[in-house]
Amino acid sequence: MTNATAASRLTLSQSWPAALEQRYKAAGYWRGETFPAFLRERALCLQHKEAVVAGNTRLSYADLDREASRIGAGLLAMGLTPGDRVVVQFGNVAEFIPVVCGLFYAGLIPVYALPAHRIAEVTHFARKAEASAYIAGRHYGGFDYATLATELCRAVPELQVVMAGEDAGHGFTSLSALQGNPDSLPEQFDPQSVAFLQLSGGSTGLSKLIPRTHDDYIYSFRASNTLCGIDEHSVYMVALPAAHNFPMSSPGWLGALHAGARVVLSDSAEPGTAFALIEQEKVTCVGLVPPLALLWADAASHSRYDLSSLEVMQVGGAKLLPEAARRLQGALPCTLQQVFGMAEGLVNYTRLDDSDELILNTQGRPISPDDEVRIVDDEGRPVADGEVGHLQVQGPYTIRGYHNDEAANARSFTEDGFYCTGDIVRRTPQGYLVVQGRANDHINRAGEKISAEEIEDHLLSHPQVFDAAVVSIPDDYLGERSCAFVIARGEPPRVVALKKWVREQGLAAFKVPDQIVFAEHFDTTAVGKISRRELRAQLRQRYLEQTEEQD
Ligand code: OOB
Repeated sequence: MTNATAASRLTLSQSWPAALEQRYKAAGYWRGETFPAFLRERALCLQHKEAVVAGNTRLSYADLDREASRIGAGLLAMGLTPGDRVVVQFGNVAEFIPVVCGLFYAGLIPVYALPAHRIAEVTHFARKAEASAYIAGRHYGGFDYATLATELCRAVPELQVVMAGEDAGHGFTSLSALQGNPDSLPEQFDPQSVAFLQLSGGSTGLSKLIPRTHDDYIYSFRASNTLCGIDEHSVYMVALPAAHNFPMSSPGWLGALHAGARVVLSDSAEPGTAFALIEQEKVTCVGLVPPLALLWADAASHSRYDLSSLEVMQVGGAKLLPEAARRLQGALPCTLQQVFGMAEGLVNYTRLDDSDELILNTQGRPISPDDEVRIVDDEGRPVADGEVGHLQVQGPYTIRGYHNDEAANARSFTEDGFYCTGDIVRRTPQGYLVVQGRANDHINRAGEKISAEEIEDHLLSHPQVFDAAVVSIPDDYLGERSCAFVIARGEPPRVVALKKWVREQGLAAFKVPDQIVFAEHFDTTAVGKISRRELRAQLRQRYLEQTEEQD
């Protein structure tokens, strides 16, 4: 019998204090359940019930269990050992869920890259996680991940590569060829060990890695199931990227599998594709970001598809304005649920039976009675109830520290272990949160988070760029778009050339600035040396004033 725990324990600084651990266990949040245990148990009880539908593939709970065992054992046979980190990068395709479950079965730790990530980001994840392997689907969204894998192996030579899809080639192992002895799979898992590493939105520089344990994560989606009405009759559709925390666990496809429900993966969130699937599979619940939800609402009014199975439409990832929420309610025949969450933990929901007043105007309240929410001023002092301030939180599914990143931990956690979310919120008398904005400089582009600093760094590496500042600009469709103010060194480069430069740094396309504005100089002289944050705020303000004057 092997044991998968030792290599994936949280470090002391990342684990919950003993008193909290006891409290969370006593309250029944942490039940000692693990991913392999619950998945195997569902397979045993539900057998031939459909678990996952993607394209032409339909996997029952028993199929999923069999595939996960084959993949997990195959990976161990390749020489990986429990506790090793494995970067996975898939679109919403049939292989994704069996691969992730296979990693769980083998005690290997998935690191979830999004399909949009490119070489610079994936290299960073592999290095930061000290990963041993990279598993991806060969083609998705017109991109060839085998080319990315080849480059990745040059940067991180110790990586082994497993490729799904026709003909792995390049000396990579093919996912379909993986074989191993199922008896080699570990039988015991520590419920408080790290189950996977999720990515942070990356508000300062590159994404950080977020260690989530079996106990904490399973609690978050088990409790979400109750709040989102998910049970064994539900059909949950994944329209956003399946590796993102929202469609994974709020309640997401993991919540759906835990409930014994059916998961439908849609490889496009575009209404034409998604509506056809809703009708065909009788989807009951879906999670969307605000711009997509509004697109769906418009399309629904003249759609020939039957959407009447839809019971709950969740909207989150970025702020849903009250007026937009009202439009959604009018257009779709289902309950609207606002979701305000973060990969680091805390998730807030409006409740399905809440009044319209709350559903339209707030981002919900925390999942757990033991989510301790604190709203503080710039000096860290609690603000009066109803006042706006910085949101800090600790609780049974909020991390205590990032993976392997002491500098970020010093910045993002208080001395008493609360996570500083970077969100500016106010709390209503009923305990609901209303998001007012962000304290730090990131752009929330339709739910995709972009760090101003990361993009400025890439712009500065261009030989014709002297200085650059990236800011968010309100956008009717995306919520926010990115605008880069650039001071050229000599002759300014062409806007298209500069955008191409950023793309060629190997970054996700959503990080390429939507707009580039050249400036003669940044007005820093009047105030002396000013911080980049002040500079960004000043540039943004001036830009908004100028565009207002023109309107
Ligand atoms: C979700 O997770 P992340 O990690 O991509 O981003 C978290 C950040 C939050 O700190 C907040 O700034 C923003 O995204 N956010 C919202 C929001 N939901 C997330 N801002 C305003 N209104 C909302 N409803 O985005 C995420 C994770 C789990 C569930 C849902 C979203």
